[in-house]
Amino acid sequence: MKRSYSSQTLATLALLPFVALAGGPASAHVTLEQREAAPGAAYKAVLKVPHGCGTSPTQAIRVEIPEGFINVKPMPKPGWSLASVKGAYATSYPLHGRTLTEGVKEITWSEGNLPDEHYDEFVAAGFLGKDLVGGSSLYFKVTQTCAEGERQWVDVPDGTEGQKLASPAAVLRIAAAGDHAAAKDAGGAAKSGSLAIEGAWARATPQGAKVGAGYLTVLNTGSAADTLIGIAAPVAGKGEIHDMTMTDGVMRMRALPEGIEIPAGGTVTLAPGGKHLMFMDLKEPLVSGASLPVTLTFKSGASVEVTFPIRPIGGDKKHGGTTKDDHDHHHHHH
Ligand SMILES: [Cu+2]
Repeated sequence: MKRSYSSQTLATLALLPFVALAGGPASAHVTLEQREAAPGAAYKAVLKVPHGCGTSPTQAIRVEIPEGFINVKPMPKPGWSLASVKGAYATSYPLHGRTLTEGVKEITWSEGNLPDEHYDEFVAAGFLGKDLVGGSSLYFKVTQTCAEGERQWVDVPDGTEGQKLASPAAVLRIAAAGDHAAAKDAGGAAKSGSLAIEGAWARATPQGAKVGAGYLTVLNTGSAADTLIGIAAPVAGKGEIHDMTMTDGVMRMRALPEGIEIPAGGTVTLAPGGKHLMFMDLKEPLVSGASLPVTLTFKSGASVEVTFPIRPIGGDKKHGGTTKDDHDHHHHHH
């Protein structure tokens, strides 16, 4: 039924273009009540619908569930029909001892009537994937269908600075895991030329540990590939770039002496269970809540200073992680 408005909508827009444009003040978009949440956290998406299409009452709200918002259950609304579409996720997500590979991808509340002068909320509850990168965003694209006309809240920023979006999708910012405050300061992100670092963090180490691990996402907005070849931190005697591989059923880590290539226009994420930075010969433990200055060097000659917030040992376990990530760094193969 959601498509049945389309032809009528087109006709309406042709005759009354101002209906689509006169959407009230520019700030009165469809937005999320809670605009920041941590990876692995339970999240209740409350979509706030402040007005109709122009003055026309809202009769249906359809939302596309972004990748990374998992195990989603829509909340029924009295007076509205509820339908959801399930589909495969782009990747699999561990959650409470299960592995989720599919779930709700789209929700439509329809056959309702929300006059322009009234306000309402549409709710879906779920979880955020534990590997979502701090500082990244999830976009909830919303189509608002009215008795006359339709509004599509689907615009997503393309990275241009100072960009103004006419009909922005509702946005959820991903905080650094387990640490709301850390997500709000500049820690964990840096820029140099066409290279940008996001979501950098290091795991706290137990007393006496000689090695620690760090994770981050590198974005290369340039037109040439570059390679992360070195890391250095004052607290570590040396730094290496590592990968995890499965050999004979055992997870092992190995050094990547060639470094990690960041393709032109590409993004590479180092995360628990995969590629990571290794801080070796630690002179002192990495303490949760402190921060770790790190220098990243690239083949192009670029060097980027990044401050890594230090998160608790097993800090993502409460978000459904496994202990595997932790013992990576207690069994060191060199
Ligand atoms: Cu390692």
